[in-house]
Amino acid sequence: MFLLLLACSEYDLKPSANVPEPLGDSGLVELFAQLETDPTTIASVVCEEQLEVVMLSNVGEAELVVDAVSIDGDGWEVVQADVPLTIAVGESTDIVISGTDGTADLVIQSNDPDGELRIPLQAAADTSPWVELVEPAVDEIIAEQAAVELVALVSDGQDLPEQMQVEFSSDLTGSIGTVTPDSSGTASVLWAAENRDPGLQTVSVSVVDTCGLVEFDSAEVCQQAGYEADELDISTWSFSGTASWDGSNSWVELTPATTSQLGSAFQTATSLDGSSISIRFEFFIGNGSGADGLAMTVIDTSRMTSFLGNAGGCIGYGSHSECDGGGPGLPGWSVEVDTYQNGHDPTAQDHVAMSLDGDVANPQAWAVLPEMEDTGWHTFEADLDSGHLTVSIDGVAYIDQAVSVSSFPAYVGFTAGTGSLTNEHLIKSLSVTEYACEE
Ligand SMILES: [Ca+2]
Ligand SMILES: [Ca+2]
Repeated sequence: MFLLLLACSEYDLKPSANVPEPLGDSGLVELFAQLETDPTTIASVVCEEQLEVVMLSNVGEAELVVDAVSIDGDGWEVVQADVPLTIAVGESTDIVISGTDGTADLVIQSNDPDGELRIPLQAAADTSPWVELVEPAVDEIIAEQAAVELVALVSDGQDLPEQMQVEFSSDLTGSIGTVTPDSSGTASVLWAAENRDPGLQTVSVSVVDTCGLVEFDSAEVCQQAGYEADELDISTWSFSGTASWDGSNSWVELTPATTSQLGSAFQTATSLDGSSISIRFEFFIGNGSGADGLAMTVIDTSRMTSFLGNAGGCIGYGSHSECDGGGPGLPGWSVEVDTYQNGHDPTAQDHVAMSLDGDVANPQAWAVLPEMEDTGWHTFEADLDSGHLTVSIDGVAYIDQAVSVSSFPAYVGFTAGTGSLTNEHLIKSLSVTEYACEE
């Protein structure tokens, strides 16, 4: 203690910082230590355990002696404080405390005449973020070539959206992309068609906050399979006989309108399940004297030996003793648009017929057609799903019945033939969908 002389001795004050107190009649005043801390209050969000350094300073005029440092409350503890400790005038020292989750006071007892000093402490444990997968929807069927945007909404009790990371993934294809949400909490990525695999799968989204806490959401979806042939390089087609690609008109010419022609064109870039498939294309028949027709064939690639069946009334896919050649038909199933009566045909009229393995004389299904020659482009749609076949032309259903087709690996293609009579047979705008998903 330092004792100083005072000029007067009228003070009778409670001991307080920097206020000298006269010591009775002696005329001496006592100097006191004074404790200050930095910070004076602590409130923090805690990931696991938050360490906080508290600086104790002696701003008084006498040596400060800290006798005890303790916690009054929950969720905090003193990590480092070598009490009792002394702090010279004008000097400082650090102590360390840690918080997890709770409210308390840091209590410092010293020779500061003001008595114990309390620092309010608050630790709020971090909470998990929140995420909702908005797109795709649960049970959504994704079209084969569609542009797909995956969208999620996120939020967090502590972090701003843009402080977090969002990852989209599929259990079939793995990670789709990691993005930072915008300030509204929206996160999105584009899922390109070439990065998607067909079939049932779970699309998941995860969000991680700055404390590393993760939350998930997911939806089961199904990706259809198929292709738009117009979008594929024509070099991936297999042409046989008279068939060729007409680049100036962007169509496939199966035969010109000359006699005894035979051609086929198969799209061979993509193999699909031939028993669960939807096919759409446009055809033109005309500019000739009226034979023989064209056919769409879903060819069994495990049994095929060529892309051509027989000519004439077998329309390039079939097999029959009446046809030129007499060799095997194309394995798989075919639907013909027949514009000329042969002895093996089911009717004397122009007709549509579905047969297996090129067996043109024993169609599984058939129907009479209205005039199809020299009447422009026609839209053909065949749909085989769960053993049920529908065939429609220009929106009119001509076949709608059960057929017996088992699963097989398939290409889709076309054949056509002429004989003594002729027609130009043209195809364009092929679109094929495999039913990887139950519609
Ligand atoms: Ca959080
Ligand atoms: Ca015929």
